[in-house]
Formats: sequence, C-alpha cells, structure tokens
Amino acid sequence: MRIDIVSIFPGYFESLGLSLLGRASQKGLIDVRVHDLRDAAHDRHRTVDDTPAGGGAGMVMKPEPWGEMLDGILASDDADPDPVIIFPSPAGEVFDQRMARELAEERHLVFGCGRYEGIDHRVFDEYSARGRVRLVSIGDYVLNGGEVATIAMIEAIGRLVPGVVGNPASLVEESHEEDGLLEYPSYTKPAQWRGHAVPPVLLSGNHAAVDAWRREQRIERTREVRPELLPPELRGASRGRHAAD
Ligand code: 6GU
Repeated sequence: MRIDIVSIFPGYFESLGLSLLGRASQKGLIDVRVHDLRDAAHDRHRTVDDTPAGGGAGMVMKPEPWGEMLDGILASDDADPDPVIIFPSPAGEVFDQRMARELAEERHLVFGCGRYEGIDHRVFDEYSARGRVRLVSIGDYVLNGGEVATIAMIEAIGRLVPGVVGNPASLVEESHEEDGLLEYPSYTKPAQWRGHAVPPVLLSGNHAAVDAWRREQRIERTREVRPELLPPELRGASRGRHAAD
C-alpha cells in the first residue's frame, strides 16, 4: 500500500518509522511518503493560509498550494489510477474499525492534513469531481489539525494490511472485531501482585472455562461502558453476577 501525507508539520510523521509500521515500511508492505505543503507555496513567506471569506475568527488554508501538491502526487510516476483522498476533519464521517478494514484493501491513500479553521472547501469539490474523496473525523472532540488523526488512522489501517501483524490470529479477538464486543482484561505473571490476584480460572488449565469467563467479561465490560455496542440478543438483564459469585 502506498500512503502519501500532506502537512505543514512533516515532523509529526516521524513516529510512523517506529515499531510495527516502521517494520512494515522496511519490508516494503507500506510505502509512506510525507510532503511539506509549504513546498507548494511560492511567496517569500511560503504562505498557506488566509482570512476567511465572509469574515470570522481564524485562518483558512488557501486552495492553490493544495492543488499544486495534490496534482503532483496524483500525477507522479507510480501513483495509483484510483487513490482515495482523505481529509481529516471534525466535520467528517466518523472513522471506525469497519472503515479501517475498508481502507486497508486500497492500493493508495492520500491524507491531506488541514490546520487552522480548515482547508478552502473548493479543494474538496475539485478532487471529489475527479475521484474518491472522504472527510473523516476520529471522534467527537476537536484537535488542532489533521496530523494526529492521520497517524491514528494509518496505525489502525496499516495493521490490517496483510503481513504487517505477524500473527493474524491476534487481529480477530480484539475489541471491535468480529462480534463488536470490547476485549476481555488480560493478565500475566506473577499470580499475586500488591494483593491483586490473577483470576483463578485463568490458572485452572480448563480452556473451556477460560473461554467462557473471557466471553462473560467481554459482555459485562461492553454493557458497562458501551451498552450501544451490545448486540440485541445480549441487551437486558446482566448475567455476569451469578457466574462471578
Ligand atoms: Cl480528523 N481533525 C481535527 N482537527 N479534529 C478532530 C478530528 C480531525 N477528529 C476529531 N477531532
């Protein structure tokens, strides 16, 4: 998968060279290219923003540098004929595991990171008319720009690209995968730590009992913190109390 990122703060993306995604880049599974938007601003101060049409607070990113930068990326030698351009925005559709799975199937993603009060909307219109464009939010809170949201999305998408995660089994049991329940709590040694015990069932060697306990934990956890995620057949009275007693 090829990933292009456009930002006025390329330094944010140095973290993509670390850990799992760094290894994926070294293995050639993910090809990340970061572009400084200011390279497409040609005045003395490399200006990328201006005052909002209609007035109001803050600044808006000018369309011309975005046009030059995105045209360059889309026309580059090894660009895909049908990439997806993603503009991170608190006004976008909300990113979730389903979208991550969908985007992990793509050959080429382009992330356009806005700052200030956002990017002149004509950039969205222009590239929407020419191909696939999505405005995407990572949740209901406000960040200063799209950079951190882009890193979060690339981490979620990248680990679903075949070969990036060593043991694919570790992808299926997780929160939001398969049945949509949250993950069960995990423990390791020692069996006692500061008076807190590892739940005895996990040390019993009874795999069926361990599986049943983990499923119960997933249901109870989901019921407590994210009841809207419970499938209809699991809504209603708690069943966990009896099993845990
Ligand atoms: Cl994608 N961008 C910004 N600036 N804030 C956000 C966001 C994105 N998602 C949630 N808040």
